[in-house]
Amino acid sequence: MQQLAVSTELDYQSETYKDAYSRINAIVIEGEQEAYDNYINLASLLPDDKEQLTKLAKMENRHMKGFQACGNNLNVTPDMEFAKKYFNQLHQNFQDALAEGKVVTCLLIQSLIIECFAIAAYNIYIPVADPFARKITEGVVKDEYTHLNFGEEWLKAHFEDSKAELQAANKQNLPIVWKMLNQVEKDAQILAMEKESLIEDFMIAYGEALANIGFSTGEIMRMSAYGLRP
Ligand code: Y39
Ligand code: FE
Ligand code: FE
Ligand code: FE
Repeated sequence: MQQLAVSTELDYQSETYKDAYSRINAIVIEGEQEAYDNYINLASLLPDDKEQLTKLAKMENRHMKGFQACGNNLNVTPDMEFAKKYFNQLHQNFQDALAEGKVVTCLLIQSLIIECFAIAAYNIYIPVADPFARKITEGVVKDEYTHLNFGEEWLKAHFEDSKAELQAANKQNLPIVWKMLNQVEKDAQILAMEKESLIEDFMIAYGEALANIGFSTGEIMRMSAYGLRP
């Protein structure tokens, strides 16, 4: 709608577009790299699911290569230093949880929060992407639903034992996503991705995931209230 109208005016070769793309593209490449590492690490915590988690990790590696190609295609050099800093807090929280063997927290960070962030970002990007990147992103976003589904199924099967840890991990990590969104608001806008749409899509995907896992509507509302507000 609004987004499609804007996309017809986008100049993918303008310096303004390419400058914003150097950061957003880097975030996505770094995110995919970290997602690969996270699923490999999760496989060490969940030996029974090792085969599937290794498959998910390999998908993330393919995604990274796809998005590197998108940057190349526009002659953009991704600002990887910026992107590494961008993920620092979530990265550290995942590493801390991993060191303590807190598989529920690791799953919440990667398979719920980061996957929902990816799903929102990619769905909002597709209608305004250049034709090359659009094709790549359409393939990628399908995989991200598979990753989200892995987390949902595991947490649903262990719901009663996981509930308290999920609520604590949500409280710790959801506000970080809000900060991350605010940090890229201007760059996203230049790519014709509206922050309001990103938040809306994130909250829908995240709320649905929490419902599928077993949380009540009231619990979901309380959990969602952490962070994703100005
Ligand atoms: O599971 C995954 O593949 C996730 C790593 C990818 C996260 C991508 C994060 C995208 C944020 C982009 C922000 C654009 C406004
Ligand atoms: Fe991915
Ligand atoms: Fe993923
Ligand atoms: Fe706006």
